[in-house]
Amino acid sequence: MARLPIFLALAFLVSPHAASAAERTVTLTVDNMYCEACPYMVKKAIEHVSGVSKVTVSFKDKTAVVVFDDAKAGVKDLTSAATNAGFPSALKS
Ligand SMILES: [Cu+2]
Repeated sequence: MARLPIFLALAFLVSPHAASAAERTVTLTVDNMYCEACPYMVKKAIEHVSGVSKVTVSFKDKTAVVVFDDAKAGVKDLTSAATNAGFPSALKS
């Protein structure tokens, strides 16, 4: 068990390269954003998903552009996070 922190430290050091290989950007539609504070809550909810590196929410367009590691998270994880926070979300087609 004592070796685990070392392993995690090494994994962290190499992860920027590993993550970029599987990095993916998607645009989600986000419903129920009625005021300027809502995009902030959507951003926080999606940022909590493991593997997410960047979230840009547009109040005007009702969308969230999410950059994430697709080895760690799927689109469903992103839409579920927003939906569970009260903002029904789906992959924009
Ligand atoms: Cu609001």
